[in-house]
Amino acid sequence: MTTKLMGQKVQRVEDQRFLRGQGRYTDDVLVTASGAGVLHAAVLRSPHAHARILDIDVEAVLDAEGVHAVWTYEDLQGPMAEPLPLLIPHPALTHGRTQFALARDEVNYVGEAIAFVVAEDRYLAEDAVALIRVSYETLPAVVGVEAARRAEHLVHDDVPGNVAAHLDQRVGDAPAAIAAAAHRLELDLSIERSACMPMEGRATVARWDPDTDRLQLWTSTQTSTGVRAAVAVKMGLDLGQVDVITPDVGGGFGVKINHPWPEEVLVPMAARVLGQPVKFTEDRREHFISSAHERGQEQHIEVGFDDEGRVVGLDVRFWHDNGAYTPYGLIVPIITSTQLLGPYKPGSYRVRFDSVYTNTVIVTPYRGAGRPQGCFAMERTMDAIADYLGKDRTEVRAVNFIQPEEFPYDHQLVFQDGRPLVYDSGDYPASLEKLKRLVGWDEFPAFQQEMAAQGREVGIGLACYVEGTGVGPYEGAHVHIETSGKVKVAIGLTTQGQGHATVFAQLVADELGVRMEDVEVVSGDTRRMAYSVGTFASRAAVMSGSAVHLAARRAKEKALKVAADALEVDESDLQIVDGVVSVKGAPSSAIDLGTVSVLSNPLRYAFDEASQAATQFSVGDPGKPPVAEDDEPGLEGRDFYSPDRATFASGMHAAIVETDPRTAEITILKYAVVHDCGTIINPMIVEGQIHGGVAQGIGGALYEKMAYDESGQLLNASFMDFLMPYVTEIPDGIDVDHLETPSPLNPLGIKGAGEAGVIPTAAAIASAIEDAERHSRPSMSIAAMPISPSELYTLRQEHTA
Ligand code: MCN
Repeated sequence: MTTKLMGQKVQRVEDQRFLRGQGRYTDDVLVTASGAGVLHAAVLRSPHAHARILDIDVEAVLDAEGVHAVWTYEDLQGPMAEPLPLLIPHPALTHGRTQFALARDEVNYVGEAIAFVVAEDRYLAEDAVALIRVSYETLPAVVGVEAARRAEHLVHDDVPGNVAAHLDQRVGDAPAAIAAAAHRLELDLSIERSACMPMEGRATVARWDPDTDRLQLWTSTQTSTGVRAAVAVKMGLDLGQVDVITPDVGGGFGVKINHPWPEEVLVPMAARVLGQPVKFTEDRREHFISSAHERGQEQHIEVGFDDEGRVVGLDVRFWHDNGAYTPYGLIVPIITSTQLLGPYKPGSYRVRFDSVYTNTVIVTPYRGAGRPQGCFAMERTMDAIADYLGKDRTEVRAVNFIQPEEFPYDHQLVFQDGRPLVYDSGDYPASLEKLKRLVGWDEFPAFQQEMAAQGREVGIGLACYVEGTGVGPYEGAHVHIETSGKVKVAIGLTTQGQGHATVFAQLVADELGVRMEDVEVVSGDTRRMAYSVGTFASRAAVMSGSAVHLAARRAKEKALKVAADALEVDESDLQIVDGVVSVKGAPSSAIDLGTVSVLSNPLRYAFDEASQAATQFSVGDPGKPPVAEDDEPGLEGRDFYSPDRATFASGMHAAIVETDPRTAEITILKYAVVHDCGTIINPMIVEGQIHGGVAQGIGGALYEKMAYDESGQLLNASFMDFLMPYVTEIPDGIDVDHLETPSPLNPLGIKGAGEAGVIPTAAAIASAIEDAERHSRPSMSIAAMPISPSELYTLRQEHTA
């Protein structure tokens, strides 16, 4: 087989296992038939959003059935008693705060961990938690951006105004440009808090080996190396004493980037102290109240533009709700502040944000990570301009596009990775033309009229975005050709459902010339690849993909050297097809890769010239190294990839919606996506990623919101009350078309795809709802997400004369 697999819709190799129920998740690790041997942890969590802890009485727990340990902050020592790490510091984060693994003297959100109990089973652990008595002095809770800004009460006494950070970036003089512009508009937009909601929640299992002084930790994470470093620091261990293994992960979507969670350090500590394996698996309520949320932002936009709709100045001010602590620094608002520019080039730009504390659970980047908010700001602005000028919404976007010949395009801003915000490639006008065709933009007005004649309200909307993907600093890969000819690939980052085992096998099969079924990919196991950053920012395809490609090339170069020696030909005369190295034009002169692997081992096998196969095992010829002088033995390749800067994927979405004139029910009739992630490894997987992202985006547009009351209680902390789209709410056909503008920054021309689907969805749907409603209520605009039927109904009342 010589067909290249890159670009092919190859079936996902992992799916058979998952569909047969053979997935192995963290909670499945160390499970014995009797359930014996593993202890279980449960956590006492704060019932108050803000309170001083006056006293914790664990007396009743000490004698409780099956209890092995109960710990509060008082029991933590050394680094364990220090706050958890602040993962991404930033000079603007003047008042960064992180929580303790167990609250010391104050709790700042409902769900914050206060005490940790280990017992024979989870039931006994939960029963014991219920016996702990805590005296609190409740304090006023700060809930929502408005309350944080009013600063009548402070989340942290030593953080004035509740402001964790203020950041200001500017290019040119936006206020002056706006003042001098032919036209000006102002918008106020608000985005609710939401959350990732993977099917598998957080889970951690640890085993301490006292004989070797080593810790084995299985955890459901997006970064096994990050957890390893954090746990080693907290437990005072060398990195080499900690192995972190990531079994199958049932979704992450960002929430599993945070490291370590309190439970991720408490569980290994318990395993070491108690001398028995310990496990913690959160339940859904715990996931709601004590993992992480995102999205919550209030935004104010001022824009100046000319008669064509060309933006001459854009001034954005927003407030980001970072919850009670800032373990992930400013990453979300920084992404909003740079990525809201999308495919456009405003003449001048100013963006200012405050990241504010509230008495709510922490924020970690949720798929899209600040971009859906930025896209909502920019695309609502584009719609407002079009509306004001009475122009088609696609025309206004087109006059603002960066043109293909302007790449690389330097925005003269600083990107989230601290490097200049420079777009590498793209073709936005071509994307827009594709999208218009795909959704039937030009034909829509006739359809709208036809529907109006039947008393039905339909609308069309669109939104464009750009996504910086594949940020550094590096990822690595190790490719090992076994003596059987099978290829084992190890990547450092973890996988949560993105199909990495398939795509990286495709790349290796192509580069090495082996069958894909002979390639096995292992991810997120620090025993196999100890250096890695993790899975986030849509970086695996760019980063690990490039590393895998380079490592496979190294293994191939070595294989050709060894085979050339064995076959007594020049390397340049050789080819590898289906795992066999042969002389070009003389296929009978060949040797399989398994044998090449044998020959590259100093413990030589006897090699039978006639059958071209390894026979007897023996110690090799001491006078002759198994491979070339300058090479190491073994048929392996290892390489790391580190990019100069991020590569910018882009795309455009269009939605056609129907709004019920009586009930305000919103139905998506059609959804179209044009997407450019550079060279595509596997279009089926990319389309799956986009479909999943759009589904999540529909949730953000219409349903998902964390409903806190004024005292900081989360009112909808279960799937009974938190609305997510089911398959019934997702339109049957999400039409996807690709445009491939390869990235010049990496060897395969790849850009990321994993978050794209979610970024412009709310903006596109808001645009479509507005269009559907506009004919009967011209002054109505959608300025908040999500928008539910009841909110639409209320808006209608406000805009009905
Ligand atoms: N791909 C491709 N060709 C390209 C780009 C990507 O074939 N040009 C493939 C990749 O090889 C990979 C998939 O598409 O199999 C996504 O690639 P990439 O954009 O590199 O994203 P990552 O693999 O780094 O995944 C992270 C991204 C993020 S940040 C979140 S959040 C997210 C997401 O992916 N969480 C997910 N998709 C998810 N999908 C599932 N099922 N579960 C999650 O938790």
